[in-house]
Amino acid sequence: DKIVADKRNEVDLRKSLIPISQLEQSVLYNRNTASLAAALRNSNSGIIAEHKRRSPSKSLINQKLNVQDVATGYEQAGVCGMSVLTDSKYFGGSLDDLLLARSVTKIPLLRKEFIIDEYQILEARAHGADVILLIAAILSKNEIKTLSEAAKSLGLDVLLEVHNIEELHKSIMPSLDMLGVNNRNLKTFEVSLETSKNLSKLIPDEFVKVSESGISSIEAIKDLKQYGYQGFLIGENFMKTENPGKYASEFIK
Ligand code: IGP
Repeated sequence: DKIVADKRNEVDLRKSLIPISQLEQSVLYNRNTASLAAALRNSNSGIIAEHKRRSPSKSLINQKLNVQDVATGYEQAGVCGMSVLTDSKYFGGSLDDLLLARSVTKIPLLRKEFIIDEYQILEARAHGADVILLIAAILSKNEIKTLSEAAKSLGLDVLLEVHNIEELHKSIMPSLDMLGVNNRNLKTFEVSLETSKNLSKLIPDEFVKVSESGISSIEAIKDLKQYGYQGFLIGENFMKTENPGKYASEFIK
């Protein structure tokens, strides 16, 4: 709730400084986007690798690397897509990180952000994103519908994140491409892959299933694949190493 209140202020401020017309005129806004859902369907590895400097649960993860090197490393490793945290207050990211990642890679990029306003979707596109994240825990059913339909009409894929059955039931709708199950409990920060396993059978087949957070081994991925998962969002375990791309490649060969 604190995060959402902070985000509301931040978005209102940026809205007042950079009008929508300016976003719409940017070069990146007027480009063709790539589909992460399609990339995941066509891949065996399913890896979505994240750029993450710090987090509320772990504080410092990696402050030394620059985002272009990380993006280049992930692309060379053969990941399906990259997630770029753009929240600065809690995760130390920025829209510039997204822009810089876009400048060096063609792979699908996810804007990892607390999206509460359509303006942030336009920003995502204008800074090079192909995919947006929507978090069921902070949005009403109506907001999920409005925001996901806005993203689709802009040619962006939508990854909807849930933590439990209630959030899943409220969220299932045709304007989503991928359903992500976050294994991290937002209140306790504990991670359990059982969350993904338990919810898997409740996710209709037309959505690409993505398991998010706390994935640290190839065995865990093999296990999750048995439950129908085709996407695996991994941040900390790559980012805490000196060479995230090199470590990611171990998960792909
Ligand atoms: C990555 P991990 O445990 O591999 O670093 O997790 C990703 O799932 C996590 O960063 C995340 C996240 C979020 C961050 C999932 N949903 C929503 C911020 C907001």
